[in-house]
Amino acid sequence: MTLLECIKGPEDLKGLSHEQLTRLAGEIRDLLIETTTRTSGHLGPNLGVVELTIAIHRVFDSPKDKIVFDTGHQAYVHKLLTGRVATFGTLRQRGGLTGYPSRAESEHDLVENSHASTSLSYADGLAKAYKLRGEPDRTVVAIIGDGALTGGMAWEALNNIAAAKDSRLVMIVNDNGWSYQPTIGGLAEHLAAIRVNPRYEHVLDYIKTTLSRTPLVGAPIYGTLHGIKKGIKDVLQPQVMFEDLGIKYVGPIDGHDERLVETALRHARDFGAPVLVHVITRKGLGYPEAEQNTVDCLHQVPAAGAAPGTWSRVFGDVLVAIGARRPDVVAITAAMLHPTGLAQFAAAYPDRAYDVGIAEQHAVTSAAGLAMGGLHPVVAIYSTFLNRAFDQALMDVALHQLPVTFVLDRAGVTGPDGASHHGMWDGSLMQLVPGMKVAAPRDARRVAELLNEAVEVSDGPTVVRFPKGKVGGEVEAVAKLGGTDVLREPAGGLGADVLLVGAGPMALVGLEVADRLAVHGIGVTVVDPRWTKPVDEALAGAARQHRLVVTVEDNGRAGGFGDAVARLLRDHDVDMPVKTFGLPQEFLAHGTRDEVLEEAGLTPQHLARQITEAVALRSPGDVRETATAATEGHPVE
Ligand SMILES: Cc1ncc(C[n+]2csc(CCOP(=O)(O)OP(=O)(O)O)c2C)c(N)n1
Repeated sequence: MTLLECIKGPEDLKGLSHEQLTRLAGEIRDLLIETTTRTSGHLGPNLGVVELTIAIHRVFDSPKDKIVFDTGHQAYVHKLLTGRVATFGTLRQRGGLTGYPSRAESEHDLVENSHASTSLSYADGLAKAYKLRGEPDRTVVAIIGDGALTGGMAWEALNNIAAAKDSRLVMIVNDNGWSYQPTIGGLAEHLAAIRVNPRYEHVLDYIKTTLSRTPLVGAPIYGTLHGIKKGIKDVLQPQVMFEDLGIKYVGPIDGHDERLVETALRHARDFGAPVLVHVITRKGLGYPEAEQNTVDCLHQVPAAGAAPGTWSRVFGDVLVAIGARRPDVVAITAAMLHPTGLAQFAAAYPDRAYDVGIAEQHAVTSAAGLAMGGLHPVVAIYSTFLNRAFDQALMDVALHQLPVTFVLDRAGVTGPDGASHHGMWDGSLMQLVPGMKVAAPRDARRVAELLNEAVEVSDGPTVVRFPKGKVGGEVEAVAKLGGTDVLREPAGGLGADVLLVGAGPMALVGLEVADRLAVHGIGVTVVDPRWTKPVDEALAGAARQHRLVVTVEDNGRAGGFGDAVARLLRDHDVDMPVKTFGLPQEFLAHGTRDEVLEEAGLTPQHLARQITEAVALRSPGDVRETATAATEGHPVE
């Protein structure tokens, strides 16, 4: 039995010797590598916080003390130290452990949102709540990376925390110099200056020896630390920055020296007011493939870059081509240069690509400024993170009718990252924005077509949304209906039982549905509107030639494309039943994309069955019998 297997909770850590802790750290690293290379996951970040997490759980008393991981992708070690060693092999698998903290999994887990830069705000609120409720013996601990610290929310929180003088709050900045990419921006340069400063190593040694001579009690000790810090103030700048905000600063500390981190955390804990502990770690430590990975220190396995054949890569290639023709086209990413496929564009046109850090709101309003300045910005962002910048898209871009193109990668079900990462909101949010045009390509050819059309729009914003993963085969239109592609007409031409309108790749699912229904004598016209907003008016005319309209989208059903189609028909007085298929308006658990789609009923088989039933409700005779057979357990295959 390994030492790690004996750790059932944080209390089991407290009696371990230094040698045992070193052994434990090694066992944790082995398990992280062995598991994530099999299941996928955030390997690099977790390898970097092994000693830090051990120290946190030895110093603080979770769950009485509250531990908030910013983003939460670096909480695997925390999972292992809080009773989840035996189940760790199920990481990110359907029904298994989630890739982020999960309140359903453990009383030690608190924040599971996985959108970055929120930890300090949660911590601020928690600390205020405990103060108000008269629970002064609780400490709130937030662990935030240097990447997450580039997000605006973190600074809004710091501004408030500084004023909450008697909050028992410890903020640990886990500074590894990386987010996905080396962290960029003024703050990052500030922090980087410490690492390259020739006196840095010396300072770490100095702090180490001084601290180890210091007795472990209370605020006076903090004063000693403070004195150390003051002594090096002129060389190392962050303390000046944080102290100017009114926040006590401790560091920089070598985050792989467990004893040293513990000592600093004990002082911070006992200080009784907000303290920021600056810990320097190495992302990927202990796994050469991660340490030597110059793209992102294996932030994730498998790597999140835009692999050949993926939607992201197709987009990246198309944008490079557009960039050659259109010198006014510029690109913006929020800390996701490689995963969004923008890396090629940045390599080809370095002056025209901006990585703004984890700062989606700023990215969008900065894009508005670029557009006002005469350029056409393409903001490449994961669909789920656009939520952050809704107001900026609405008021800063759309209200001004600015030509900004949003490229939303990972739109729809994403898979193993779970509820917070499914891109199932944008399709509805964007329907709300006046003047916004939304395109949903069904295949690679349509990515090129629609992105080119989008950057030609000069009087307002556009969106191009596509899912995660590999692009499927290409399907050409057999006819045109306004701007809509007709992909399949039933025998005898347009006019049949069902008009199936599939948004993006769901149009291809629609083709499979049509094949299944044809076997049972149900005629289906399958169309791809290409643009899901505004809804093509031609659909109203087409609807009149059918008995049922069906929409299918990889987005939440509420207020999505289907609802927009139903509204169009109402507005045109087309008295036609509309069935809208999409994702249930719920926080959908993790699993593979196929598993989640299956559960949501968005597979050809499920759709065919439900459509058969809907047709049967409205038809006498043969079809009704088919549907009855289907509902009685003879699925329509
Ligand atoms: C709002 C938001 N934008 C983008 C991301 C994607 N993302 C996940 S982790 C990460 C990098 C985080 O860097 P850092 O905080 O330094 O932590 P590290 O991985 O280096 O430990 C990014 C950009 C996110 N989770 N949330």
